[in-house]
Amino acid sequence: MNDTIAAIATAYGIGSISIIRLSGSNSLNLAQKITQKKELKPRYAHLCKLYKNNNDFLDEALVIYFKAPYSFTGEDIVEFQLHGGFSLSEILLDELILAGARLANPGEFSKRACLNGKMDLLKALSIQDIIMSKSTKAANIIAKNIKGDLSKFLNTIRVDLVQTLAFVETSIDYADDDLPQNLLNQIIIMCEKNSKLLRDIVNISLSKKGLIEGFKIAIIGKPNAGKSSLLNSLLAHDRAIVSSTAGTTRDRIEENLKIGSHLVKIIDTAGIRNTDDEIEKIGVNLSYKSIEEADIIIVVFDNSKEFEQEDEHILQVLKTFNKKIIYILNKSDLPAKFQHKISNYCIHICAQKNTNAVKESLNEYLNTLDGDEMLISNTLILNACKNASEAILRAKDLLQENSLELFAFELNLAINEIAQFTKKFERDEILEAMFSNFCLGK
Ligand SMILES: Nc1nc2c(ncn2[C@@H]2O[C@H](COP(=O)(O)OP(=O)(O)OP(=O)(O)O)[C@@H](O)[C@H]2O)c(=O)[nH]1
Ligand SMILES: [Mg+2]
Repeated sequence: MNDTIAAIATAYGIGSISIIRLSGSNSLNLAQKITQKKELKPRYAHLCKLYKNNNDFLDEALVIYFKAPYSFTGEDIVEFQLHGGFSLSEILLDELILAGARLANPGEFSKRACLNGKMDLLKALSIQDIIMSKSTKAANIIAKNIKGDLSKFLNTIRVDLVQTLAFVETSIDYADDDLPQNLLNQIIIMCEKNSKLLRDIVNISLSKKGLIEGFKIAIIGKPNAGKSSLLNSLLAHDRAIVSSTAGTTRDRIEENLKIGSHLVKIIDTAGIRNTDDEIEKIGVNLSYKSIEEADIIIVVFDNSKEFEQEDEHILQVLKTFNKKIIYILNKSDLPAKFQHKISNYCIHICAQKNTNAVKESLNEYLNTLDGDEMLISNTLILNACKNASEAILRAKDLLQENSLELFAFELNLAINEIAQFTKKFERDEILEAMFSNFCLGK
């Protein structure tokens, strides 16, 4: 029997109500004690007075009892909807703990829901992700996973793999000859199709992970090009120090910025150059790291100066990354000396006056990344799909070499990777598939 856990379910802060949840076999008992009511009818909103253990009145609240197994966790749950604010919910939580409940660990309600078969791990992780999502777009995408789209997608692949495994294992156990060529071809096609489906969803999810986590945009360039001026203009306030001294920005400066419907993180960096200054060196290394981490790079050049070695170096560094780059020629209010063609499309700005063109270009690009397709937001699920895709490909190669046992081993690996987030993979399932599909032992 599980002990009874309690937690504040709503965010800490000022609000009209806050919700406290109890889950476990002692929930009803504790709720009856706190409400001093003999009976709480399941699934009814009871307007109750709440009392402390010393009988002092605490608050008036809506109390709802969900009788097991018809609750989020599958256990008895009681929800208290009391008045909001910083203090009341803390007091009620203390009273519940004093009466015998235990403070829940992070995620413990969802864990119990999974263990009691109320939802699969995939849904539990998606719920966690939707709570953490930083934009409406992200929330819309993850909502589909909660609805079950991702579960359906993975289950379809799982069925294919289990049936193929059953078939091959039957052949290993019962057939004297090699697999007939036409069946071999069918299995190879199945492997290629499912491996590709998994690989594609991993790649697209990685390329669009900024939609879920918020895109990172790094402003890069040589010292004095006007990077901090551009940051300040985009943010519409003076966040970074701007000065005519090259090497002013040492640390990287991160700020949130709304571009259209996207909440992005914009990062101003130290100007990239060779330097003997120890602190500046650390800053320059951080700039390289920012390039690595960012989804989009804004590279700023100084239009009032000739193209020089430092600019060339930055272009070479950027070439080693496969990232979206927005090229900026700043200080276009000054006489132009920069004669080098750095890209087919370059935005000319005066960072001190108007940087709308940069915002528009970012917005245009970010909008191309929008879409309604299914994405995987969780790293654990992404890794499992990647591993499964690779195992299926290895299995296919082994099948072509006629190594049926090793093929079965790799396919088992793939199924187990997927099964972590769907239904548990049991040996019985293979037997079921063997007998239902291949009519053995007639
Ligand atoms: N005329 C003109 N001056 C600019 C423009 N943008 C920036 N500046 C000036 O250029 C100098 C350097 O600007 P910053 O924004 O500090 O340059 P930075 O790239 O951040 O420099 P570091 O932090 O040293 O790498 C300052 O004196 C700015 O006022 C511009 O569009 N036109
Ligand atoms: Mg700067």
